[in-house]
Amino acid sequence: MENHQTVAKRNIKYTQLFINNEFVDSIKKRSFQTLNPVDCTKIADVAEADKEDVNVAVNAAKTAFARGSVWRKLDASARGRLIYKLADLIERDIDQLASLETLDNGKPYKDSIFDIQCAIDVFRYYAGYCDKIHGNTIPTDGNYLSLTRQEPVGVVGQIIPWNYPILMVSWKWGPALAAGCTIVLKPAEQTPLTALALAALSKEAGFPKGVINVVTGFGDVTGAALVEHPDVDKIAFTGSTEVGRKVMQTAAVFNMKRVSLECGGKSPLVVFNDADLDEAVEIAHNAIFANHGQNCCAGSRTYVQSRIYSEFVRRAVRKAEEKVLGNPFEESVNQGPQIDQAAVDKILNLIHSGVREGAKLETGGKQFGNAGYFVTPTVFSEVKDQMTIAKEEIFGPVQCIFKFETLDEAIERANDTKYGLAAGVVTKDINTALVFAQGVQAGSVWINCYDAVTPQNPFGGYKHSGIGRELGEEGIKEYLETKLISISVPTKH
Ligand code: TXE
Repeated sequence: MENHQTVAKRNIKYTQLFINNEFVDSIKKRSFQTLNPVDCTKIADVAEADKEDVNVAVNAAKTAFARGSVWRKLDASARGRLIYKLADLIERDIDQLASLETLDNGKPYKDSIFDIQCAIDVFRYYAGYCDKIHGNTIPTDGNYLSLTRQEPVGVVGQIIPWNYPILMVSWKWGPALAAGCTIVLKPAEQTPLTALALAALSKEAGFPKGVINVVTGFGDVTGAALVEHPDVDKIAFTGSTEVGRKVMQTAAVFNMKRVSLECGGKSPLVVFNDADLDEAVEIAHNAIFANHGQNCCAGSRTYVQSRIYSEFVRRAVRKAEEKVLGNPFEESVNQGPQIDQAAVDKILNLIHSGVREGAKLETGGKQFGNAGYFVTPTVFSEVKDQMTIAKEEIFGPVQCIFKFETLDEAIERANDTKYGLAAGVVTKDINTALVFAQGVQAGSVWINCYDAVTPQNPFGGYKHSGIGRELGEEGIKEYLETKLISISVPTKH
């Protein structure tokens, strides 16, 4: 597996801004470092875009979207073929891309491969959608024939986080391209490399210049410039609830951008007495520890019914202690580093608050190793709803296990959060599962499974977890405007 790491380092070809199908330096020739989270060493210097660079990129996207442009005149089916081609190229380069993803993000190499396969699926789903975006004919009062067209929103700014760098690109580009929009994407400053590699592939696939642009840089400069830009018609954002709120406010000030937001979560997973215990422990373990807990829909509140509580905790701890931490390029490793020191500090502070506030630290709770951003897999039992670890998104490998008695109580407590991204329930009783599924306030509810995220299904949040949906048919609607055309007719038959 070491050689994947070598491959990754050799494959850092793209570190500049991608505008109009060319890689260019930032106007002020500024750059920033992207670090390897395994040992905090520099991987590369990457161009840092400021307001002027964002202007150039938005202009490129605006020109590509102009009436009569190559992109606007392309048949919808041809748009689909370009997206299929991009998916094929990603598949061709999957090993290199996975190496780069693991190097920049720190997730195990096999997880990078899995993410990229999911990204390919998303692109193919939306490729097939391009020529199936229909309007309606409407039975209208009066002597009119009325029809609707579904038109692309225009220039979209897309801001993504670092936890699933390639997958997030596919969630953003897939529906936007299928709808016929043009794009300026800003990847997270911690993980800029794979978005740039995908940009190079988009050129090779044959997308006309200006359709896809990538600006790398920091949130408060590059990201903010995109949100403020009057020629950006829509912002699609994935990240923290705090920044999501800011994006929404700003979008209203400079024009009236459409906004879709996918923000934080504190998702409950509820395990009933009748569950198969090993299966439930496994589902709950993966729900929180996948991607080192850096998952917006992580099952970060595990509610377990009282009769099986002690045994569940015992097995959950054993499972957490089986995790192998280390270099994510090594095959045996299934937990790499967190993304950066700020993330580690946030996680450790929350763990300390858990201990202070009386939760029982069953295992973990420490930084791991002498270098890099590792946190030991942590399990808390006896967690109470009012504790900080029960309220705040930890975004790390920390399982919090609560005890409950009844179904009604489980629903009440599951909903006692400002978030509403996802929820899970494990039981053999279909009625219990369905009553829970109907009562819980969450955008996705998973019964006897967790993280069942696929290209066909809508994904998004209630409450402070966001606005709008990604993936599936609903995902594409976020990139469309409805235009009504009414035609006067002499009479109706
Ligand atoms: O997120 P930010 P951070 C949560 C999670 C995590 C916390 C902080 O709890 O611990 O957020 O992570 C860009 N205008 N999630 O600091 O800052 C930024 O450059 C425009 C949940 O990494 O929200 C990056 O590209 N853009 C989440 C993106 O927003 C701005 C995934 C996300 O960064 C900006 C990540 C601004 N003013 C974190 N400020 C999920 N839903 O999966 C920042 N950005």
